[in-house]
Amino acid sequence: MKPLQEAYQGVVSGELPRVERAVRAALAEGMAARQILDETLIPAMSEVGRLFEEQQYFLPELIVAGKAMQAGVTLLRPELVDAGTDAAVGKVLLGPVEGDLHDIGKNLVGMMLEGAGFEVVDIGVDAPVAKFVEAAKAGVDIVGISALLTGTMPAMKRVVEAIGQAGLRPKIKVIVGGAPVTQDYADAIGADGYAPDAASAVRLAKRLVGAS
Ligand code: B1M
Repeated sequence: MKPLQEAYQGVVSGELPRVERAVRAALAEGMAARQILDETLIPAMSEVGRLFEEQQYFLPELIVAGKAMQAGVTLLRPELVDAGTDAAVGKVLLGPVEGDLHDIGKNLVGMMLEGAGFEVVDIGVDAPVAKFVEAAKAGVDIVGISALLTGTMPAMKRVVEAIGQAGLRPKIKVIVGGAPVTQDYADAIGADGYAPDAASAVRLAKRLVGAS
């Protein structure tokens, strides 16, 4: 099997060492990190989600697939964050909202932002509203909030409101993303922008800090 197929199968079957081997082999063959990500790891994760939805997979499969995917992404990190610039374009605070443990997409957004020259402050997963506000007060240009569960999306609104109540807006911009989030939802909660994927998040962040 070719490295990309191996990596795909490795994520779908939750085989972390297989994913690492395949990603290393793909990089050694000169494949770009973005290609490995976009053509293999992300589609593999979508397949895992589909299998979970169809109840062919359960939580244990989701956990091992997530770990295998994260291991692959970690190997791609050096290429994704290779900004090639010293001065930060801006500072972005990133975190999934309270109740949400999904961090693979947030990590990818963070890596791509770093790759575009942003400084990224990562506040981990399951971040309470107050943690966003405190971290934002320390001085950032953008607060990036992610949610992967429809049930955690309302917490995004609470973060947007709390940042406003703390007097940090409009100076600090708020962007939102994550699989169930839409532009309409972003507009409804008063966010400054929405991005459907990591590359769009970088374009949006650059536009908001006036760097594009
Ligand atoms: Co969970 N999970 N999960 N899960 N999981 C989903 C999200 C789900 C859609 C699966 C399904 O049913 N098909 C479903 C949610 C249903 C819903 O609410 N509508 C679900 C569920 C139900 C659950 C649990 C409730 C399961 C349970 O316990 N019974 C549980 C909840 C835990 C919690 O958070 N409290 C749970 C747990 C988990 C694991 C921990 C096991 C694991 C996460 C591991 C980890 O992240 N470290 C996991 C996984 C892996 C998934 C799926 C399969 C994959 C998510 C992923 O990593 N995708 C997911 C199914 C799916 O998404 N198809 C699913 C790859 C990643 C690159 O994409 O995160 O969308 P994504 O990020 C993209 C964009 O969305 C965007 O850019 C990224 C890169 O392109 N983006 C942003 C993301 N954040 C952004 C922020 C931005 C801008 C863009 O600006 C700030």
